[in-house]
Amino acid sequence: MNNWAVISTWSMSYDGLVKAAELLKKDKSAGDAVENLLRKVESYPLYKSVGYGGLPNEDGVVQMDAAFMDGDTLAQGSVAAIENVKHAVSVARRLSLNKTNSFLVGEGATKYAMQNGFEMTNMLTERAKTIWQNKVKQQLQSDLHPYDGHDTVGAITLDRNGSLAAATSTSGLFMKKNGRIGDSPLSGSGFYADSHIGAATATGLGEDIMKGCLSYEIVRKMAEGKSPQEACDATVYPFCNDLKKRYGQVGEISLIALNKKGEWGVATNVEFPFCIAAKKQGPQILMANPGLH
Ligand code: SD4
Repeated sequence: MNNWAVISTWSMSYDGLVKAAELLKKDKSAGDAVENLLRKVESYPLYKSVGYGGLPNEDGVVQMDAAFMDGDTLAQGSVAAIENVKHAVSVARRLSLNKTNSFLVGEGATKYAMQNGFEMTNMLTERAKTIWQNKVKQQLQSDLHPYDGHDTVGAITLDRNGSLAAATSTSGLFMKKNGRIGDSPLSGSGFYADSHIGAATATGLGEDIMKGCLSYEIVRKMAEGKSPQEACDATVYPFCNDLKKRYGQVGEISLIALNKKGEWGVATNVEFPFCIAAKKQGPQILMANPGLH
């Protein structure tokens, strides 16, 4: 039997990771495990950046981005700026089964979820609404720091059959423009998975992550023979340095990676807690720091 493993972003994903580990232990598929992990995070109302309770855009509307990728078939599904859907990741997974129409945005994505029986609910909690109202009152929109309330849950699972899956889910940047879409639903930027090689997912400032297609870049480096840690280091740090030179600044960027052997890697330019569990490693939250891990 192959190794199984799961890695996920931020400590908010810990409970979901424990659940995913249980499923993988019981021979469930990488796809089922990763979807379950994300659904758990999406359900928790106190996480301000994912799913129910996520902070809204500048119009006070919660718009979510999510993606799912099956590393065996390379099938992928995404939704962006979707509203009133309890589990955006499940819609993304369902779309990944489509030959066409696998990436839906805005009204079209919401309509698809409604018509296909996904649970619909008002995602704006009273708490998130109050935070938004206070922010509007302070009239801080113009100099709002883009890191004020955002974190994506991204996760990668490897099952005992050697299949990899990756998924992401986020409400994106607090006070973002209506219709703004980040890296999380974008193949190659926010996520990528190939069961023959490995997978990666990203969290941080989407506008900057997209400039480097960082998830795909990490998977390509693993394909060249690098370990997940070497691939993360060789991708994230040169990119951040280069972007700083060319663009003058670089936002928060953190990437996680897992290869087909169950080895993992992480690289970040901020303090970044992430979660890991594997056949020989109990579930735990680890802290990554900027620089070489
Ligand atoms: C975005 N990458 O929408 C997401 C937000 C995030 O940590 O991951 N923040 O740009």
